[in-house]
Amino acid sequence: MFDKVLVANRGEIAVRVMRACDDLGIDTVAVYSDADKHSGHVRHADEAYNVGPARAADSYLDHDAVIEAARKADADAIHPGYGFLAENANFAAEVQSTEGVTWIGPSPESMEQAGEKTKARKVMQKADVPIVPGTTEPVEAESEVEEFGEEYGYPIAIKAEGGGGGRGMKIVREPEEAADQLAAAKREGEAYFDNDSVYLERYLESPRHIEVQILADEHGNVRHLGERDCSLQRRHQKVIEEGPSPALSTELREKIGAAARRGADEADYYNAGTFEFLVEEEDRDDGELLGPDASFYFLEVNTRIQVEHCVTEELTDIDIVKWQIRIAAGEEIDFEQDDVELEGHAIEFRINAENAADDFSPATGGELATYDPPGGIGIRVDDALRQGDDLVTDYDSMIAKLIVHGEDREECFARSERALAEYEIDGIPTIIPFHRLMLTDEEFTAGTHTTKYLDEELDHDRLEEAQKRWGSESTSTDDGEETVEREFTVEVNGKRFEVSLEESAGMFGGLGGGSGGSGQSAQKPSRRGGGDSDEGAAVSADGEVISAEMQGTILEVNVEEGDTVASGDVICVLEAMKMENDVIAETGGTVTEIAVEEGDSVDQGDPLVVLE
Ligand code: MV4
Repeated sequence: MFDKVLVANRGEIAVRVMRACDDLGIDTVAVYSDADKHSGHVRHADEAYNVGPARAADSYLDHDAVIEAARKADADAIHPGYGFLAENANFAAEVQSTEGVTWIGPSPESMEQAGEKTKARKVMQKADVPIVPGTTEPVEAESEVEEFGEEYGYPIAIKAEGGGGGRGMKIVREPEEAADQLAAAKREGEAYFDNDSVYLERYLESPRHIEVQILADEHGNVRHLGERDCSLQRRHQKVIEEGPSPALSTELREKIGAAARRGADEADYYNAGTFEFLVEEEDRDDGELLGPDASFYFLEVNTRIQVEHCVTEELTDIDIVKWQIRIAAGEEIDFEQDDVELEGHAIEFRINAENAADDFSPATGGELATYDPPGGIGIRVDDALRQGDDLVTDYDSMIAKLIVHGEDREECFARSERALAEYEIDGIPTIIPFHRLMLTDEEFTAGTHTTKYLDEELDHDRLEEAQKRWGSESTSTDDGEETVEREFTVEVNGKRFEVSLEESAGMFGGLGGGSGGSGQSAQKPSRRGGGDSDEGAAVSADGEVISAEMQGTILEVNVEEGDTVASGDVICVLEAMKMENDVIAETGGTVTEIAVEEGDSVDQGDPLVVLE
């Protein structure tokens, strides 16, 4: 077994991995950027090394800096967590070729194969795992798309060979769209993945997203640990995951699990991994489940530990991260498939520092004035923050995960309501009000929601109501005046009452300025270019505005005012969700305004550049 493991990550997942190391008697090494000098993962580790500036590309993504830290610390293995370098096959190979350092993860070859979608599809086909009807070779010509449409019908998905996780997919609804969408998919593939190769699949309109957790060792043992249902997503970002899926019959569950096992076996896959599937919904009666004849299709393999692995850990009582480490150390899995039993029901709520009522805009700063997580039977909280910490906004907005376990879905949901009500966070907005809303939502509680539900069906007004009812943050009233809710405790005839008072700007000498109270610090996330904000450049409305697809940091601006750009040109580079993303021009034009510069933080929707 290893003596010392370096964890090449931050936040809750870094702490999660270190806890597995602690349990195995392994010393832990943290790496951190300048933005994370006081962060929880650094506190947790036995020793820690600064690997560079806040910008992820200069620190957490710097291969040499991370490997150098491992050498200095004399660590004998590196665990990458999720995101950052976790799915970078080159980095895995560099670690493997570093004398005395082991990569805790699948082989670099497996990682590369999983990244090439047509290759992965061929392997699955060989293992008799159903794939979405489509091609296993790249397509070049528009006529191939039309022929495919004639044979299988519309809509068709054109997907980038290097794609995944919501990027590089275009939908063709009729033959007339084939040429444009093919060109668009190729452009995106080239821009995002340096690979303009694309392939075709029949597009499923409203599938469920089911993923199977796999553990496999280097001795040929492959086990599946059941599935998670991740159908509740917002713009390809999961927000709530649960297991077992409320939609699958036992027979279908076993079929999908067995398919994932065959796939892992065929690919000679080892360590932890997730096999993603799309499952076609059917018209179902109340309480009816998808039977063994329901259609399910392999989508892709994730070659890392995932955010939502905790759901499976609660259901199976198997410590997946500990097994990742044991497998990397050459150990053999010591349980059989039949030993894996799913106990009860588990659900995970991502606690993101975002305001759901304001299009899930991420907090732009703040201090955790109160941080008091729930406890008691069935509750697990994975986090890294503590009360008094400043929020670090340089990376993603997830600050914690609440995982709830119960005997069945009903008990699990009742405990979830209780735990979310207990969770006290003041000083930053979180999506706890959104989660509480979901627990009262008929579609979600019935388990009939698909991947389309949040983006296309949920009524926005309900998000605002939830935020008003359960949010502890300041909110804008209709007339634009800001109010803050403050709670006071009073005793009347010996009986205790909690009184909440709404304070509006101007009362008691202004917002957040009052004394006493519960120490809430009020603040409204300010957004750039929002008109009422005095920071950020104002952008005129005419012309084509290219805006940020997600919150992040501008790494490069590649154009100047007056430049002529062609469609497909890279305008700037945005670091977001731990990845560098090229922002490309959809159409050609002349650059008339540039609203950002290198190093700027931007929110989703902020204007970047205007073309005319
Ligand atoms: C699909 C699909 C429907 N049909 N492929 C989105 C992420 C990318 N990795 C694959 N995705 C999808 N592929 C076919 N042939 C629908 C999606 C999809 C989706 C998949 C999983 C979870 C959430 C999703 C949300 C929208 C679309």
